[in-house]
Amino acid sequence: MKKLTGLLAASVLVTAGMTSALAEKWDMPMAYSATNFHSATGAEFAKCITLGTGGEIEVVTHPSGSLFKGADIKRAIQTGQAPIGERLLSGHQNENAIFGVDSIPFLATSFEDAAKLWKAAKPTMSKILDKQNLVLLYSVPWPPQGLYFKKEVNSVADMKGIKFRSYNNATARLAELTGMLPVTIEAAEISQAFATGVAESMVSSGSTGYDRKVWESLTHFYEVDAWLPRNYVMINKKVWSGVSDAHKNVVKGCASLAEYAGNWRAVEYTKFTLNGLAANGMKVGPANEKLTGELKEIGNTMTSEWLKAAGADGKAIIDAFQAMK
Ligand code: PCA
Repeated sequence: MKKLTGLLAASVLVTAGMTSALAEKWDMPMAYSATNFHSATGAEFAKCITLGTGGEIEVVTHPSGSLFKGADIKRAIQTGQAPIGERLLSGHQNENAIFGVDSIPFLATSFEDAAKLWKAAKPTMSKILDKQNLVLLYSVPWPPQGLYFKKEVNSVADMKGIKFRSYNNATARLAELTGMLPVTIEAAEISQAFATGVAESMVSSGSTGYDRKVWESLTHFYEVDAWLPRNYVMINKKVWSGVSDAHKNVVKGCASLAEYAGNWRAVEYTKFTLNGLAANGMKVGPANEKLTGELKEIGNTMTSEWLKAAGADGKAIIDAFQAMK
């Protein structure tokens, strides 16, 4: 009996030893604050994988750009410095115009249309990412984008000369076309940028304004619903090919759950955060007719610029999207 117990204990030890020898840790850099719904979704995705693989893959999220700054996350994963991570898709528009399909002003302005546009774009996007040594795991939209200012704005003329915080090529272009002065700043750093006057306005969601407490510096949010940009989670292709089929299934399952939960949160968070901005003293409401009309004109210009830059692949995505409407 004693011998048997001893044997059992030894085999448990061996098994435990084997498990820890096999266990992998995946650091997962993310660009946005831990309180943001994308980061909350990512944290649950990470837990889901750790749980589903019985601890053999432990995923640890690093929000707020704490491991890699937002702009460096994709490169870090491509080169294997980090195995997995999350980034704003349109942040790569300077590499390939296709990445900016979700930031074309007034093309897809609701959650429903953003989902259709994503469906139309996803196969091309996955292919581009694959060529860049990346596997697309899931993607979640931000709420509709509106304009933040520290004064009332009734027309494009009112925007002239304002220092504008941009987060991708499209937002910088929008600034140029409205006579504003673009300065690129990561979401994690905007509170400070607004407090010090480096920037005085931006286009973003109610969600980011709320997370970053922009009412401390800004006064107006115009619900322009210009577009809904997306975040996506990617994994290094080599890391992915080293994952067993069983664990791949766990990761894919967790990714579908995360995509579903993230979408749901994005919708819920929209109203909650707009109410939050108002409750903290900001004026929240639609832009007037004049401003809306002028912005739509700029949207037309940006749409033709994008189509030109994105070529046949870009046109095919837009055609597929229009066919779903
Ligand atoms: N928040 C992110 C991207 C879009 C959004 O709503 C940001 O402002 O950086």
